[in-house]
Amino acid sequence: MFTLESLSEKLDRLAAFTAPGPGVTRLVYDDAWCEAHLWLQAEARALGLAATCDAVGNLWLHNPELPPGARVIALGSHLDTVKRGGRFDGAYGTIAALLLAAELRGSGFPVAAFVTCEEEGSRFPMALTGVRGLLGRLVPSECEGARDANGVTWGEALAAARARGCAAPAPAAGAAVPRLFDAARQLELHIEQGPVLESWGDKLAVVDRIAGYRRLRARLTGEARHAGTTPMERRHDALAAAAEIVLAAESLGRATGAPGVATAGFASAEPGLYNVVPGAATLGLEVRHTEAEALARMERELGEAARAIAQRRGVAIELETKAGEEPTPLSEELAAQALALAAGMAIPHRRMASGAGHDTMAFAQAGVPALMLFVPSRGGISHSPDELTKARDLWVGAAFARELLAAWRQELA
Ligand code: HGY
Ligand code: MN
Ligand code: MN
Repeated sequence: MFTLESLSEKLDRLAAFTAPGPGVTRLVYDDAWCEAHLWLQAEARALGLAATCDAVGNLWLHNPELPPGARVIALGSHLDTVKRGGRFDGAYGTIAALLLAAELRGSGFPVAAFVTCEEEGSRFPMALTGVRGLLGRLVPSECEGARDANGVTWGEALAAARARGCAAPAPAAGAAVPRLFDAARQLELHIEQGPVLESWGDKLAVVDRIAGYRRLRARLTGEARHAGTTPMERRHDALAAAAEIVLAAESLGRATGAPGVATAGFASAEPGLYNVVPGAATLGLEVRHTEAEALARMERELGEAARAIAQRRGVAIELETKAGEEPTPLSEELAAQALALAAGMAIPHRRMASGAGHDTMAFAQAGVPALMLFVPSRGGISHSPDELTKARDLWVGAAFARELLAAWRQELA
């Protein structure tokens, strides 16, 4: 049986696989990611599991007797992190799945742990590529040309990871990643990454829906001019226009109210000198909501506000939606069952939506009965080196997942 100690110890080990700097930085196919991937493979084998890679570097950690294509209970999360992220986002669900799959290996109940190669979109301009591969819905040859901030292509980075034993051979050009197993049900354990559980004193959340999002890139083109001689009233300052759009996004989020949120994640200006009025600026904008209609309205209103600001300032604007996911309901039946079990176990719990995106949304969108469980995040902090969940809280979530799997096993027997 796996213990609080083994869960904590393996989380500590996984957190050590990071690029230098604050927090944890493990970007898909980079050195830290490959070393973590190889370590997970070795850990799984030491626990009597097979570790099988697919063509984009997803991992299945499973009973070696499970034949390819078997229907499994898929349990897992993602291996990659944001830049300077925390020790638990993705890692918690990954390690809990490894230990639960190992514990159930000889039980006859086909629990298989999955570890998706990429969920965050933190290296290449696309997210959830791992789980789409796992579900046979990703065509690698269509991702080849995507470039990271250093100009490295997705194809080059994947080939390097493959050479280290972290991905299976590529499928034929135009072919989708071959699916290794068929998920009959899916469960993801994850830290909440927000303040709800802690503020209510709850120890577990049963997640019934996951917010959707739209990520927009705004390119503003004004006039680069001498900062000392150009009168204020004659400027078309691209960065000033971008700054006003940032505040418009914040106002939209506040006006929409929870669960709507809006963020400007990054801004850059050119040429980026003290003595030049910025002629160009680039903005990364994101809106999220749990309701499709409200999300579409937020995207529309943000676009309208940005265009009006640009026009008033005599700045050209190109606005492009770079990525998006629809708000996704999870399995009502599995949620009701989990809530009843939590009540029966007298675990302080609540039902809630997730403001964060997760691999689970892709399973649910593919028609797999899917569920998420959250444990509290201290101060609601995540995507930060300060991300923390107490070992005891991590354990409550994993022990509950074990009981939920036992209930599924009885139900499906
Ligand atoms: O951005 C998200 O919601 C997730 O952490 N990828
Ligand atoms: Mn994340
Ligand atoms: Mn995550």
